[in-house]
Amino acid sequence: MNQFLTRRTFLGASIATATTVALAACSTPSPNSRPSDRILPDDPMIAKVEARRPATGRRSTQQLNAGAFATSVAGTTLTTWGYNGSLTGPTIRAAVGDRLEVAVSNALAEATTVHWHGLALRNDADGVPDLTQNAIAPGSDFNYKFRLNRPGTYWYHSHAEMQRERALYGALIIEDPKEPLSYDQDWVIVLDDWLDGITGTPQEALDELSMGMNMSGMDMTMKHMLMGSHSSYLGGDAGDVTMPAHLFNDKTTSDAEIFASRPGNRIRLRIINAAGDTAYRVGVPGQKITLTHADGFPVKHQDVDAVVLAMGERIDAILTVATGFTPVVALPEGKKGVAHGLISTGTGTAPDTNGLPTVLDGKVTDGGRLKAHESVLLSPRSPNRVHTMRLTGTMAKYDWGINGRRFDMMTPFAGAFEVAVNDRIQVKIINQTKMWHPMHLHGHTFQIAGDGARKDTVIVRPNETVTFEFDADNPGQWLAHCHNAYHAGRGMMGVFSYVR
Ligand SMILES: [Cu+2]
Repeated sequence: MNQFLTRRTFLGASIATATTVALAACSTPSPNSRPSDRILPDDPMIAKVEARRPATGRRSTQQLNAGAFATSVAGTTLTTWGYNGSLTGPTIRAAVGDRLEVAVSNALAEATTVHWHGLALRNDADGVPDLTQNAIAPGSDFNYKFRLNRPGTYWYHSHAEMQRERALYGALIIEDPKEPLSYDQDWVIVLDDWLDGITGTPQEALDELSMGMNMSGMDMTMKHMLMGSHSSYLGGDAGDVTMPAHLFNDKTTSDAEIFASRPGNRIRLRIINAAGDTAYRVGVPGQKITLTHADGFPVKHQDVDAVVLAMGERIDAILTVATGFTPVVALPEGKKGVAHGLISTGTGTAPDTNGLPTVLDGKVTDGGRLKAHESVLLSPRSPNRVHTMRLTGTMAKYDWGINGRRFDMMTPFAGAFEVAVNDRIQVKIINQTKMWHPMHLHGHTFQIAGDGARKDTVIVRPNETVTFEFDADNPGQWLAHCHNAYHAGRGMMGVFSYVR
């Protein structure tokens, strides 16, 4: 536990660094924070809840070195930031009840953290800079240690600045020793949109978007702002940022990954959308896939032609392998381009990439429209606390926020959504903007109203209201935010704050 991350550090306006913490301890408490009431990451209750999680007694270890490295994306040689010198970081596989121990070394020029997306884990390992830990300074190390609570398809990524928009992410697969699903192989598929080192950096793109459309009347070229992308599935504009490349396990279509299999094998596709500004529509032309899990939790199975994944979402699906080459296609929703991977049974010839479909239609759904498997339904109970999150902001001002407020880490609890241990919380997300937003809650897996899927990230379309519920069983301070990296970067974030 970081010595600076104590109740005291939450007293003042600034908790960013050790230096400011020292100052903060002398400053006047903000009227918005009531530190004595909040259950902070160093609270003894966090360890008590951790001790109740399943425990196999096994440790699973991983080293992650965050640093700059040279690589090639879509034929361009570039330098980006990633873990262990590669695009997608190592896939971490462990089992429910294992204690995951990840040693992070920061060789970047800026501070970093690692967030374990989708996990109901101990709050002090959640990896949100200044909220659950002090960010890991350049040249420093940090050890994340926590028990794995549930099986499923998860991922990890940096939660500092725009770092996730480079290559600071990887897959985290938690195996179920009593896995009820039968399959022969599993294939982890990580999708990402990419601009870093091709058209600029993610920060430059955010800076350009942050100027809003006020600049459009001036004689200035907008390099990154995407105009006119449209998805009727997402209810309007599909995205904000021009992405020169789309990656399927780090590869573009000219160099697609080939997954070796056998005719008749059942492959569990574990699809993860790691993108910053792009939803993907994933399907296998001419074949149905059976959706089995959304965000790691089982759903009532559905056979579909394609599934849409927002940024941050995961979908597991079963595909029965045909003889020859089978393309698994990921179309950037409402944007130009295609990414794909190939399943090969060792015969036939790979399809011409020019022949890949530009449209996937038929029966199409997304995780937010699936129903929970009965084994993971929340127990029937009326909510005793209701929170409303209005999503606010415009493309013109690029002032994305929640309830009209752009999140400011200097006052993390301003506008916080307070919850108490053992509450049943209902959250109504009302999208008052003209953009769709994939809203993500840390540390919990909510249930969409009406026996919907258990999820941690859900698509909220323009003018739509999405209602979900969750049990407040994981004390601490938990971020909730849009998983569009550019919207989050501008402040569409808030805190679900456990209070006594
Ligand atoms: Cu958003």
